[in-house]
Amino acid sequence: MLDNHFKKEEFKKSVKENVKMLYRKTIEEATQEQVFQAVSLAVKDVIIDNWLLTQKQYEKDDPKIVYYLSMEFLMGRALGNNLINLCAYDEVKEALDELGFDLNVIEDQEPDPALGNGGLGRLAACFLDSLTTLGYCAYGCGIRYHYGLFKQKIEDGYQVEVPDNWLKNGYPFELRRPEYAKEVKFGGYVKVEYDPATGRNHFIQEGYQSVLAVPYDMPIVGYNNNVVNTLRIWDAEAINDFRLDLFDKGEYHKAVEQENLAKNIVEVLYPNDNHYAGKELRLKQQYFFISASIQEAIEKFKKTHSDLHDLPKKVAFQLNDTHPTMTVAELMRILVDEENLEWEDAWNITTQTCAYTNHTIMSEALEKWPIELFSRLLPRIYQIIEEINRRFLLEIQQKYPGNQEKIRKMAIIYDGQVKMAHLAIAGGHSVNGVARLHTEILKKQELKDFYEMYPDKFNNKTNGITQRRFLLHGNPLLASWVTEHIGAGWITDLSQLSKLKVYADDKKAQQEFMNIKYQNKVRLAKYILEHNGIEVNPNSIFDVQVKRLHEYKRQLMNILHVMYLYNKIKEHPEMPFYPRTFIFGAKAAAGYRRAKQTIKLINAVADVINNDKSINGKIKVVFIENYRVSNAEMIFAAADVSEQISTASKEASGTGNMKFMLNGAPTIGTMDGANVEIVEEVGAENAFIFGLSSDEVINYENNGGYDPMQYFNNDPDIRNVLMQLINGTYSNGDFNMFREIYDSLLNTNSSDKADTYFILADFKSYAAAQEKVEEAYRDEERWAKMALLNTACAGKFTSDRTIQQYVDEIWHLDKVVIGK
Ligand code: GPW
Repeated sequence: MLDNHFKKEEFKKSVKENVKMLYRKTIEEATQEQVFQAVSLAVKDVIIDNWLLTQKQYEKDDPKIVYYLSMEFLMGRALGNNLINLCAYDEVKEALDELGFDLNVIEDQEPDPALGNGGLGRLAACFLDSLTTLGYCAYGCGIRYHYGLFKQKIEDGYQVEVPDNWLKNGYPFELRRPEYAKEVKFGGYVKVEYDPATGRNHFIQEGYQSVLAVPYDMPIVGYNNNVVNTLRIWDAEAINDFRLDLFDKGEYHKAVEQENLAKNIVEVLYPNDNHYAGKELRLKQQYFFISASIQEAIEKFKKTHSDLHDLPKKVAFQLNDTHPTMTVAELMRILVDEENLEWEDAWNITTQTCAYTNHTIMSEALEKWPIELFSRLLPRIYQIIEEINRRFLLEIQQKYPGNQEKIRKMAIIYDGQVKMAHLAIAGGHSVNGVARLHTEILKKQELKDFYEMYPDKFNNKTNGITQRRFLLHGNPLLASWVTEHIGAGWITDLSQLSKLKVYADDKKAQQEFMNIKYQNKVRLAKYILEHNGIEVNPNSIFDVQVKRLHEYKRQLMNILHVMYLYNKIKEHPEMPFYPRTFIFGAKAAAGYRRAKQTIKLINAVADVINNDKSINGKIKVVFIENYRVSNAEMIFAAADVSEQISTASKEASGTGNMKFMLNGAPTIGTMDGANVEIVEEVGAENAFIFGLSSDEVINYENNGGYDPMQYFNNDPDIRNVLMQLINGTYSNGDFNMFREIYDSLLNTNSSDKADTYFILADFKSYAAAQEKVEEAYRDEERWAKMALLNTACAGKFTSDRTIQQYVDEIWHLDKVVIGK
């Protein structure tokens, strides 16, 4: 049925018609941006037919629904991805050619909807793609931030944040659905009324402010299956713009306050990754989208079901980290206060419906809200959490009589704070980590007490990525090559990549594989020249670290190693050295000083090294500005080496590591997160592993005994590099510019711990692993084989596999087929 819509001539006609209707222009007069809008509307038209069909099928089959609740959905551009999943990419490219436009240029007109920070938000986006491609009924629920993650500019080597006004020209793939608007209440107080008829107390929130949550729907297109699911993001509007009733009573002030509340609440995405800032507005955002989403889910359920006890059979709520944990209390509120269920019944329903995914063990990411703030903003929700806590403490006491220690460590409310992770664990039936090692650390360390109490709740779901975006769309040359060799089955069954293993020693296949890598490097080199003005050599090794900037991810160790290599080349100009291009891309949270200093250091080192003619271009350093989903696709395709060098135990999983692997880039990394499973799949001989193990790191953390100064004193290479941070080598003689970084490693004059992320401990083994990389790369056959095997062994890391495991072990969804 799709083919009709993409009859080329009809499609061209529809694009021209849209240009006329939208802009009163002929296609010849239209700008590229206007053509993007017109093409997107033509594509949306096709999608909407399938969206309606899918809806009809869901009404007929009544499948169980998963609501994936997430503060972040890092979707990336939709146009190209939708065309890929509609299997219409080539036809549309041809149609546009004939109209005199280049699809790539048209795609570049689309803003990246950046409603997420990094891995957590991108994972949510990959999950929606997989859920839909596998034919499961799913809603993504989130927030329609008016400003997504800031755009990054580099000025004088420093990061500058620029607002991301992604809705400026109107976003063609969204649909406003005012008929599903919901009221969300904040503040006020709770009135208790005794009802003699039922013998129950009723809890009524009064004196509150409210906002109207208005949903915008975005279609999620499944691959070649006509299924279209929905990402529902909530916008806030004042409940009535002009409250004459309040005005008359002299409550004009309150009407204005409600309007401001609505304006502020969805204004901007908090730019923190793996870090909790404890801001009141953030708590409002959380309750805002959760209340609206849960109200909607219950309303929808009630349209076709009469007994709320059946909710767990038909609905699953998955909490993407603790940010949506309000779900537990909001669902209890609706069941108890509005639906008049008994507490015990409501609790059984809630715990059977909710499930929680943990994405980090970093303590600074743990959400703990002061009870003063919480109870003021959400008085009824707070009461409900108090009652949940009271009963939970009784359960702990029953299991561990007299054990105050357990209460102290496990209580949901303690020390004047509401601990969201504890609420999420108590309020659900499943707690999962995102890679095997991470889940083991949760069980043995961070959540040990909870694991002891509820061993059956704990399970692992190793992350995955969608091959539709990160190979089929992002790397068309390699995608075609793979299809020529093993057929197109990999697009929906990535395990089939293992059929490529027979080509690992095939000279011709190796050459073709490396030739494609070369062409992708030329494409990236062109981008770098256009955006950075730096010329890079596509014959050099492209060594890439792209991810959010965070101390635990150790971009600092990478750049210190570059400084070390540069010193070696200067000292021994004659020594053999294979040319390397070190590529970085990273945004730092706006308030994260140390991270911003590291960006400045990378750019300062780049400045010196790139302009030193004496080293004959052996090293180039490139910091790619504004790393985001759209340029990521190009970067993964062009990478030779994947830098995954977090301090062991700190990176819960990583997902960039999988994108590099899929595109044929071997990993240099620590035994952390999903790296462990990557090495297991590809074999240790096809990766470059170094550094402390997670057990060693955890042992130092628990028992002390790490002294970075020893490395400084005993290793002249390390000492030289560190001294260059404070002797002006990379700062035009300014001794202070990188002093804080130096101090962070050695703690010469502060009481902070030094080198918290074990950079000096791992430095030399990192350098040795990098030498092994060079040695392997020099052997063309060996490298080609390694690169090819990385692609061939990447099958496990599809988000299709991850989602199937969530379905089998947590959600138990029914598959739906459209157009039977
Ligand atoms: F702190 N992750 C992220 F756990 O991107 F909430 N942002 C976050 O705020 C958090 C986690 C949070 C990442 C992890 O750092 C990464 O290791 C993991 O692959 C990714 O979430 C998806 O699970």
